[in-house]
Amino acid sequence: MALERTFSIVKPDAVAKNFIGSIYQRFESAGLKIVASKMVHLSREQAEGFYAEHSERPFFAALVEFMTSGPIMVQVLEGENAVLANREIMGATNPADAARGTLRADYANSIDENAVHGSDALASAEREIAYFFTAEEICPRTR
Ligand code: RTP
Ligand code: MG
Repeated sequence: MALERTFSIVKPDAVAKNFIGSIYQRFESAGLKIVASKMVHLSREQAEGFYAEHSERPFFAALVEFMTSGPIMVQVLEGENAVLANREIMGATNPADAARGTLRADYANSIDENAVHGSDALASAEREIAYFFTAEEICPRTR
């Protein structure tokens, strides 16, 4: 087992539906600690930069439009195998395929508006954390 940090977003649809607390509860119940958190409303440039790896995909314009449609919560989660643990808590990208009890099964309506983001690997977690947080904004948890 390895102590990891992963990057997470509560997307605009879930913020609009007042699911921030419910989603944070799932992270905490699973043993993931929130070590940084803030609300932001992404600019187009910020959203395009964050999702640059998808810039050639047909859904890119809609994804950027959606991610700039309202405020989001961005957070850093820390815990044993946090990257994979958070992907399991989130469930499949398409809520229709998401396992019962996962965030996307419970809080997402569609593949486009799917409630949460979570880093897909340790390297992307490091890059995504640095995209949103300075070192000073991350608070190591000693207990
Ligand atoms: P995320 O990055 O948001 O955690 O989601 P993911 O890894 O499960 O999915 P990814 O392939 O990275 O896609 C990023 C986001 O783009 C939207 N998407 N739409 N219409 C489509 O076919 C489609 N495919 C992906 C989703 O909002 C997805 O979360
Ligand atoms: Mg992804």
